[in-house]
Amino acid sequence: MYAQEVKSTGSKPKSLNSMSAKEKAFQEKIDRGQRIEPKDWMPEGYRRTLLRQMGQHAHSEIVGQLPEGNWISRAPTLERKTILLAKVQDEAGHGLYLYSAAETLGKSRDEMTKELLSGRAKYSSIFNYPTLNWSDMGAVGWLVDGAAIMNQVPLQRTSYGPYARAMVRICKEESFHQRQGFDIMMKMSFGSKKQKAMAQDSLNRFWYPSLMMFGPSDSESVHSAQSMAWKIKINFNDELRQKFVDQTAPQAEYLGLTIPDEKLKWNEKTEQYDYSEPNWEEFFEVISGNGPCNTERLAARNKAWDDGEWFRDGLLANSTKNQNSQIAAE
Ligand code: BYC
Repeated sequence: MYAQEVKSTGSKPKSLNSMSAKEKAFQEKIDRGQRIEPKDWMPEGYRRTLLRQMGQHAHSEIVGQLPEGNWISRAPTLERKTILLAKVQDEAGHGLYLYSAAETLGKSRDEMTKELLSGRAKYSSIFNYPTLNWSDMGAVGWLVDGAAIMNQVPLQRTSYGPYARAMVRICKEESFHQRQGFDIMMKMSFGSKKQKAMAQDSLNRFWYPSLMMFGPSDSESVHSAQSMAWKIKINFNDELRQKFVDQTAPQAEYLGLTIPDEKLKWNEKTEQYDYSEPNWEEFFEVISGNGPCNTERLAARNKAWDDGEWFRDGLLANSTKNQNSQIAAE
C-alpha cells in the first residue's frame, strides 16, 4: 500500500538525420536557445518527459512540506516558528506554480495528484527520511535546499517557457530557505556542546541522502542524454553533485563540523573535492517505495486529500452557483 511503483525507462536522442522535418525544426529551435511555449508543436516524448519531471518536482515540493511541518509546533522560539512556517508555505506555493506550469502541457492537477496519491508518480528521495530533532531543520535548509538550488538555478534556462519562468521565483525563495537553514546550523554549531553534537548528528544523517537528490550516477541515468538534448535538463547528475560537494565542504569546515566521509579531500590537480559515492542500493530502494518514511508520507498526503474533500466540493459548488447566476443575468 502507498508504495511508489514507477519503473524507469529512457531512450537515446535521435540524430538530426533520422528526424522528421518537424522534429528537426523543433530540435534546431532548441539548439538556437529559443524557448518552447505551450501552443508550439512538440514531440510527444518531449511533452511526456516534461510532465514526468515537472510532476515529480511539484510532488517533491508538496511532500517536502511534511518533514518540516513536523517541527512547526516545536520550534524553539516564536521567531524560528514564523520563519519555518513561511518556508513551508513557500513550498506549497512552489508546488502550485509547478502544477500550473505542467497543466499547460495538457494534464490536469487532479490527474497529477492522483498519480502521486496512488504511488504511480515519484517525488524526491530525500523526503523519505525522517526529521528527528530541531537541528534537522538546519540540515534540511542548508543541505536539502542547498542541493535543490544547485539543481534548480540552471532550470531557469530550461527550454520550456512556463517551467523556466516558474523556476525564477522558486530559486529566489529557495535561497532564503538555504540561508535560514545555515543560520540554524550556525546557532547549533557555535552553541553548547550538546547543540553542536546535535548539528553533527544531523549532518551525519543528511549528507548522503542529500547527495542522492541529484539522481543516480551518470552511467545509470536513463533520461539524461535525451533530456539534455532537449534542454529539459541542463547539467549531468554527477556534475551538479560535484559542485554541491565543492560548495558545501568549506561551509562544514566553517561550522566546525565533519562531513561523514573519510575520503573527502581537496584535490589540487582536479581543483575539486574527492568524495565517496552514496550507497546507490539504498537510493534505488528508497525510490522504489522502500525508504524509511515512504509509507508514512503517502499516507499523510492521502489523508490530507480525503480530509479536504468537503472543502473542494464546497468551492466547486460555489463556483458552479456563481457561473449559473452569471448565465441567468446575461
Ligand atoms: N528522487 O535518469 P535519471 C525540492 C529517478 S527538491 C527520486 O537521472 P532524470 C525541495 C528519476 O525520476 C527535489 N527519484 O532521471 C527542496 C528516474 O525515474 P523515472 C525536487 C529520482 O529525470 C526543499 C530515475 O530515477 N527537484 O523540490 O533525468 C524543500 C532515473 O534517474 C531521484 C526536482 O525534481 C531522486 N533524487 O534526473 C522542498 C528538480 N533522482 O522518472 C522541496 C527537477 C532520480 O524514470 N528534476 N530519480 O521513474 C530533475 O532535475 C531531474 O528529474 C533529476 C533526475 C535530477 C531529479
